[in-house]
Amino acid sequence: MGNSQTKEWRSVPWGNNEIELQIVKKYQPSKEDVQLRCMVYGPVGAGKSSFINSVESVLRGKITDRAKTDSIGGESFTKTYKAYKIRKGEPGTHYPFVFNDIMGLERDEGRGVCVEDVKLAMKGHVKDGYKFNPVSALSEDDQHYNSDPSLNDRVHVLVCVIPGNIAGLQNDNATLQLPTEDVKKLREVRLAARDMGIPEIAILTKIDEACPEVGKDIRNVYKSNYLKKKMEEVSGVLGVPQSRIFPVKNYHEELNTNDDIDTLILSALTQMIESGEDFFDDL
Ligand SMILES: Nc1nc2c(ncn2[C@@H]2O[C@H](COP(=O)(O)OP(=O)(O)OP(=O)(O)O)[C@@H](O)[C@H]2O)c(=O)[nH]1
Ligand SMILES: [Mg+2]
Repeated sequence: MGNSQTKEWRSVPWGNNEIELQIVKKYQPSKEDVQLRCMVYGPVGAGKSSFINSVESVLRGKITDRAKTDSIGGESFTKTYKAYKIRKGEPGTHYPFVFNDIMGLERDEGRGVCVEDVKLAMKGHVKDGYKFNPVSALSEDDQHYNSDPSLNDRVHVLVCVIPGNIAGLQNDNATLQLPTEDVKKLREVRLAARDMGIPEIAILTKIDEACPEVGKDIRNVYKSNYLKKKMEEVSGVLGVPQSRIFPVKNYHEELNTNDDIDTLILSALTQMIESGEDFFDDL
């Protein structure tokens, strides 16, 4: 599983995060009065909430866990739509980007978030605090329905979170004719995002569990043949180009942040900022 080669297939500035941190710290959205809104989506338990916490941990330099996570699994732990801002320096000051956390997708009908609600959220129709109902989508007469969303309410970057430690994105025979229900729902969201012009990146989480050598040393990530194959698989099945797929280890048990773990999270974050700006340019 963890067979590795010696050469890295993608190079990153391990532990040397100053340039990326400066990009993030200096970032100002080019649209006035608009915060860059990134929304996570993906299968239940993939690490969506953990990823939001991990970004906050990197930027605050200490482990935070505001977006509640769960290790039991089974059904989605996140039930409501919530936007997370990250404090920048003084209390009351924030980075000009927001992360929206949602309920996970589940393969069975009537469980997990409705794909329709994910689409409504992308368009800015879902107000903060909405409790997702797995059996019916948000209706226009609901108090949490925003009938007139501004550019700021809309989602500008979609972040697809896929657990790197599960097999089964593909069929057993490794062809792509019959995607699983999970893949169908993920793709449906992607296609809707494409139609709205929303850029997308994918995060491959739990790489420490997926590959023992990465568990031992995170710097082995771009040497792992297993992860390379996994990324090709995600790209092939979902259609996200490999250059937009970022393997990440979330902070989930650490007591302190670590420069190498930060490096991977910052690669993803700087790409989100760049993709978000592309979206604003194209408006
Ligand atoms: N080893 C490891 N565990 C992780 C990683 N990311 C998340 N986890 C664990 O996976 C479990 C689920 O993580 P969550 O962040 O709650 O997942 P979620 O996608 O928000 O799940 P729902 O809200 O239930 O849809 C938690 O126990 C996390 O600690 C990772 O990169 N590595
Ligand atoms: Mg969650």
